[in-house]
Amino acid sequence: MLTSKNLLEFYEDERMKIAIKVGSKIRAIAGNFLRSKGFIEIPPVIISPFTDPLAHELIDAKIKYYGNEFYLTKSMIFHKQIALLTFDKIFSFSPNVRLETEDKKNTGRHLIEFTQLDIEARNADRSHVMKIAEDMLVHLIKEIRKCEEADKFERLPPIPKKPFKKIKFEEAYHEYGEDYEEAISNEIEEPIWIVDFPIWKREFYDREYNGSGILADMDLIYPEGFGEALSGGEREYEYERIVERMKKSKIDLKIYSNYLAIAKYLHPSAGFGIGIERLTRYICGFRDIKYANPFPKLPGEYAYF
Ligand code: ASN
Repeated sequence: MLTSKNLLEFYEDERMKIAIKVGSKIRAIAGNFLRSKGFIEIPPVIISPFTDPLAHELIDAKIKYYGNEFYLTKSMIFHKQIALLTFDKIFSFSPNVRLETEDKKNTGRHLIEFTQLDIEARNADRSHVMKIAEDMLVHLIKEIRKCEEADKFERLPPIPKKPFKKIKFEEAYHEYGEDYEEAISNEIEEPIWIVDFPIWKREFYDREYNGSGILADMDLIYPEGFGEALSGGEREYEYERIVERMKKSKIDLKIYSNYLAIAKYLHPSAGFGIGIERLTRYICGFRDIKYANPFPKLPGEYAYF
């Protein structure tokens, strides 16, 4: 925990300085990469009447305003879909607030406030956005390896070979059990995709292959034990299917009434979100994510700032 006693130590730590400079470069390089592919940057959503329900235990973050409540954004998933009413391809550097439970405190990869580079493309399928993610990551790593901070990294991040390998969730779960993500991440030397998650594992917005209980979605896992890099997939965009999936997930439809009103007009799309602090941590090879944010907020702690 950062306190008034160890604060200065943190601010004088070389690793924080390096990680923040690298984070700044990552934002510039990734943003320009996406712009060069025709993506439009949209402003982030901080508060909204609805946000991503997320499929794991979390404390809700809400604020009251004139008798109503806003959720703090957990992810911009629905706003990405809505923005595609106007644009073909969008991205945002989206601040997410996820009040994780305190058991996640020492993972080295959870912050309760972080930034996700969230992208979405109209009429795209999963393979299309997986290719964008691979191209962007390889380009980023190549560029960052050349920067002046690189000789202060724990190690130079290797340039991954495209296309990245894929493994189905079912196989991963069967072979490694509940902690498949960590086990795989510890074992691999190249990033790897986990695809086709079952419905019970994910949120209602990832698209189900016709009634199969399996989703057209994916996670990317970093090597060297750095864990999950990104999540994404194809989306449910047809009103009836969205309502059906929400009901199956026992979601309160009332909270999503504004989204559902727009859901009648959504386009097919696919996209993903990649955590900027985790990416910075992986590229620098620093195990502790706190260096990637000058005001780190860890699960289960009341932050200093
Ligand atoms: N941003 C992710 C996506 O696009 C969703 C998430 O962060 N939960 O699928």
